[in-house]
Amino acid sequence: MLLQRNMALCSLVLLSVFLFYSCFASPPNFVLLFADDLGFGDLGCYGHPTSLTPNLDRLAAGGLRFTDFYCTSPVCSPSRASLLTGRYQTRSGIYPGVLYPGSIGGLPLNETTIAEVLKPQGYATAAVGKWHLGVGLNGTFLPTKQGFDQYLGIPYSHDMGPCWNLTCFPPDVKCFGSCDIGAVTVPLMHNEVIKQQPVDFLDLERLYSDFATNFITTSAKKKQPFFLYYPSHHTHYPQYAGPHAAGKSLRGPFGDALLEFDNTIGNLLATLEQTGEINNTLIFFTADNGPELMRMSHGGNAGLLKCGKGTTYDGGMREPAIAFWPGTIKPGVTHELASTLDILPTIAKLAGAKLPTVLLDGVEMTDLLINGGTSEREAMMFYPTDPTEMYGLFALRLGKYKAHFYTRGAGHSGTVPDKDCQIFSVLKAHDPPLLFDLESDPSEFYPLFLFEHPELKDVLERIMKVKQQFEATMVFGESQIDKGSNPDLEPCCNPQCSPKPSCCHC
Ligand code: CSN
Ligand code: MG
Repeated sequence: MLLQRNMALCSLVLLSVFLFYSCFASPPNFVLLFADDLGFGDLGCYGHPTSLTPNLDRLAAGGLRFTDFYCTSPVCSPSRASLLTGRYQTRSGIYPGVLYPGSIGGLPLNETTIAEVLKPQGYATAAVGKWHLGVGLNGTFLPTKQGFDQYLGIPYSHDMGPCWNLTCFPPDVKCFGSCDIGAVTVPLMHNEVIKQQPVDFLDLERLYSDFATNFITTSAKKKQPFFLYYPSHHTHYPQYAGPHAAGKSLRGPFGDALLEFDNTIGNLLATLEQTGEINNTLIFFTADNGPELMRMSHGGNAGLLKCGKGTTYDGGMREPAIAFWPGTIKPGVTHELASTLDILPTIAKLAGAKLPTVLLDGVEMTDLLINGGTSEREAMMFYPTDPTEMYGLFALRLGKYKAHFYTRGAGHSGTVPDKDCQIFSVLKAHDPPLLFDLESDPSEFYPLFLFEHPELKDVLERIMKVKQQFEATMVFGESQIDKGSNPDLEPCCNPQCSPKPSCCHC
């Protein structure tokens, strides 16, 4: 009798603890770290022998490391559009190529970003780093117009301006990379205001780290759940690092740039620990596109994957990815297929937020993250840097198979020995498609032919069916990049000055 009463009491207590946590536990925070032009082989935890990435390695050791994670474009702006909207860039119109300082267009305001998904749930939102989804007239497309409460950063790539104030270490080492000398110097923006022009690149990482750690501390104090989006300008060219990382890696300016980013990740982790938020925060790390391979040893490295930036081979679009959430995500490695497209639906699910009422290309992956389950993603679509409705997909991955309908080299992958990657490898159509088994041949070296593998007939048929079904749902949005650019739209701290661009200096 007593025992029964005790048991009943005990269940009641357990039930109330459960109810307390399910009703009152604060929703998780999200920290989304996004590297630039980083290859599959660039991190210590992905096998690079001389990269120094102790904090990313720590995330990998204590989190879930992906082997088959894809972005949606081998260049920057389209890839970011997909990350923030959960939709292929063709829908939002972020093609062909990338946005420039004077671009008229940007990510359309009617697209819903992760920040906009989280705002109704009471999240504090901040973006720090390289935006590259448009500036536009009077800052129409800046992060503060896309759901972010706060922004500190450079609005596009740091080669999109005369980067004369960039120095490399040691001082007699030339900074590898060229810059657009005809544009305004790269500005540092705070929300919609230019804070510095030119930005002091050597001090930039310190500003980013302080801004991001303050944001975490302030949100934690207010007990407000937060979303921090940190798209770094590292490891885009030209490679350099400020005083804390310059010359500290074994890998030259690229390694130093990567180490500088990794240092900031260390600061973020320390702040999450100090504020007690570490166990209530999902940290997700990945990158926007494959490595730039046009300056020989001075760019990134795709590891055993073929080619890099600008191409639809795996080197252009398969990226390192790590999900870290102590106590919730079990450490390990997953071979499940996943994508930047899946981050928005995953975050929405974890925050209990509503999904945008548009066609999403992402699928939520909480079962994969939290329960070691499988991903619902069956296929990944590969669009070139300049997608058109006439050509459609350049490649499609279904399960372990990848079919290429078109292949082409790219200037951004121009200095690797593999000729297929070089710009001289002009567009080539493949009918039947070039087929690879990425599990046994991740380097896309050995195409499989039907006459040798008759069993692949079914696979090809399924691939063609998935392609056709997908393309039937694809409505290309109006190209934002074909709207062109206007030098008057380049951000200038002294808008009425002349002669431009040199007078935009404050
Ligand atoms: S990207 O790099 O912005 O990271 O994709 O800085 O494709 O012509 C790409 N491009 C400048 C760039 C130009 C970039 C291009
Ligand atoms: Mg990039």
